[in-house]
Amino acid sequence: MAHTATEQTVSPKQVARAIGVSESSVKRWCDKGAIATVRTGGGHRRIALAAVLAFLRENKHELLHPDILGLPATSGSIGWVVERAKERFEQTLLDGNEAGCFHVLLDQYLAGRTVSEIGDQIVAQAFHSIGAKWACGAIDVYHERRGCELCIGALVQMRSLLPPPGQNAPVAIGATITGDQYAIPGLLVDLVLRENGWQSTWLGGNLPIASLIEAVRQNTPAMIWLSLSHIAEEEEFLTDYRDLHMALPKKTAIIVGGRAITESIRREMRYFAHCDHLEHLAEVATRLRENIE
Ligand code: B12
Repeated sequence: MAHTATEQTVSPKQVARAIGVSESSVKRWCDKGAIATVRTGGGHRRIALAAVLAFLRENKHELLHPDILGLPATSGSIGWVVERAKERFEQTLLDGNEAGCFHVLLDQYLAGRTVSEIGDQIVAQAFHSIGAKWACGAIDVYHERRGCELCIGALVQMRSLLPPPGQNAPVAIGATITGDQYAIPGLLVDLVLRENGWQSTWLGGNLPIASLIEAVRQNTPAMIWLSLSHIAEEEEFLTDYRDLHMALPKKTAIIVGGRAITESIRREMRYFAHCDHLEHLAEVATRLRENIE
């Protein structure tokens, strides 16, 4: 299945100016392999934006002029503890501050936090808090809806900044099922799998299980995953789920998660792994990939 990350590239000169070092230093890092580099037909070095970010995260280089790389100015939140970043993220969502919410995610990523940490500790926590505020009438419905849209946009932007998977990376496909309108957990799972070396594709929300079975048939993934935030009809879901499980090739592992999986539903399901949160998923996905490769 095609990987959707856009592979924007920049020159060593741009990188040098963005982080405040000489161009020759950047070229040296490229030639030593510290920054993944491609050569143009004319022999010039080009660097994928994702490779620049990976280098900055590993080497703790400060991004002084993000605009030179086409990135937004940082929000100054790189050094923030998680709790403060979560509060800021929540505030940007409630204020309808589109650029601000992406800044917080980008800064936390540049500070070296993994996508699973950002998802569990910042995004999910901000939405739990927004849900509680909505429940007690402290915010309006539109604050929540607009916040969801902004978050979805920011996560899609984050996706384009992750390094593309290796050519032999195992394939994972996932979905949320009919009647489930939640997008944020599905997008996050997709990002976490990509970050941990999978060629993951989220097929989207509200997908009939019969169609997921067809996608498995056509793509023979090593993993399929389901993010279950809302199960409308328990019995119907379990019947469909059994069909899915039976249709899977022996080598396809199924991973499930999401707030709708109650203890009683879980007892009726068979799966390779059930994860409560994304950091757990990151660990399971890495071990599974290592066993396959
Ligand atoms: C945003 C939101 C919506 C939006 C979603 C918009 C969108 N485009 O995504 C909309 C408006 C659609 C919505 C609708 C409803 N909602 Co709502 N919603 C929320 C809210 C505020 C945030 C949900 C969210 O995205 N959280 C962020 C994610 C990342 O966090 P998470 O779900 O906890 O996921 C974590 C784990 O579960 C895990 N995980 C999740 N999936 C997976 C998958 C895998 C494979 C793995 C490994 C891990 C994993 O990792 C995540 C990160 O840690 C919550 C409040 C809350 N407390 O969460 C209410 C909430 C979930 N909603 C609720 C309700 C009742 C509803 C409705 C039934 C309301 C109604 N009467 O219509 C509908 C049902 C919609 C449907 N049919 O799907 C209740 C659920 C109560 C309950 N006990 O079940 C909540 C808790 C609000 C409340 N306090 O009452 N909702």
